[in-house]
Amino acid sequence: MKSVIIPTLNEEENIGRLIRLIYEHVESEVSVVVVDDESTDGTREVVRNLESEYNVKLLLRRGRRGLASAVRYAAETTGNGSVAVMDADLSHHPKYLPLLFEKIEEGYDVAVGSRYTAGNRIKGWPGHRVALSKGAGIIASALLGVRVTDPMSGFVALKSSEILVGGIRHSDCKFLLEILATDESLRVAEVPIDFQNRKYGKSKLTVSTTLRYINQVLRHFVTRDRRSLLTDHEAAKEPDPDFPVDASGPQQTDMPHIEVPQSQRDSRSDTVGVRG
Ligand SMILES: Nc1nc2c(ncn2[C@@H]2O[C@H](COP(=O)(O)OP(=O)(O)OP(=O)(O)O)[C@@H](O)[C@H]2O)c(=O)[nH]1
Ligand SMILES: [Mg+2]
Repeated sequence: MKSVIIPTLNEEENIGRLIRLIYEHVESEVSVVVVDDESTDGTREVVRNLESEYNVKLLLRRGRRGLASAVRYAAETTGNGSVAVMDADLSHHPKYLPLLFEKIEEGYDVAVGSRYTAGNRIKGWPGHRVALSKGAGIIASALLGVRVTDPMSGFVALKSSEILVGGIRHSDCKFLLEILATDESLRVAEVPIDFQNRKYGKSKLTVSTTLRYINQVLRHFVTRDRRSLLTDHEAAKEPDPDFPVDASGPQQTDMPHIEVPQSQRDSRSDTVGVRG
C-alpha cells in the first residue's frame, strides 16, 4: 500500500481541498496520513469529516514540534510500502504524485518534485523569494555534495518509509536535504513540477527556522563530517509528558559521534546523483 504523508499546522482552508484532489489523481489504494501539530483552527475536524469517505488517517501531536519531525512521526506508522510527502497548502499539485511513484517503481529510492528544472514555473512567489530559495538550494548542494536541483523541496516520494525514519534527525531541518546529505547510496530521480504559492492560510516559515537551518548546513560544512547533521540541540529539550512518545527524541540525543574517514567523505559526490 502506498501512503501520502501531509504535515499540517492550521490548514483548514487547504486540507479538505487537497485530500479530494489527491483522490482525483491517484488510485484509491493510496492511504493519506495527515499529521497535525495541534492546529488551532478547524484542520482536525475537516480531516475527521473525510475519514468515512476516503482512506485518510489523522495523527495528532501536541504543540508545534516541527515539520520534519512530524513527517518522521507519520512515517513510523505507514509500514514498508512506498511513501510520498507533500505540503498541505496546495503548493504541490497531486497530479505529480503518479509521476513520483512511477520513478520509485522504476527502481529509484527517492523521487524529488523539483521546482528548478528547466521550464518549470513558480507561481505567486516574489522574485526575491525564488532567488533565496534557489540560492539556498545551490549553496547547500555545493557544501554538502548533493546533486539535485531542488534539495529544499518538500514534495517527494520514497521507496520506503524507512528512509524517512532512519534519515530525519532534525525537527525543523529541510528533511530531503538531510536525507540526501547523510546517505550517499540513495538512487535519486527528479520530476519537474510547477509550484503554486499558497492562496489560503499563513506561512509557518519563520526567521528562527531559517537561521537554524543555515547553522546546520554551515556546521556540517565546517566540521566536514556528514554525521554532524545528525546532532540536534533541539532534540535535547525536555520531552512533553503529555505527548505520545516521539521516537526521534531519545535516538537523536543518544546518537554516537562517528568519524567518517577522509576517503569515504571524498567519494560521496560520485555516488549521490540524479538519473532519469
Ligand atoms: N505537523 C506540522 N506541520 C507543519 C509544521 N510547520 C509547517 N507545517 C506544515 O508543513 C507544510 C509546509 O509549511 P509552509 O508553512 O507552507 O511552509 P513553506 O511551504 O516553507 O512556506 P509558504 O509556502 O510560504 O507557506 C504545510 O503543510 C504546513 O501546514 C509543524 O510544525 N508541524
Ligand atoms: Mg508552503
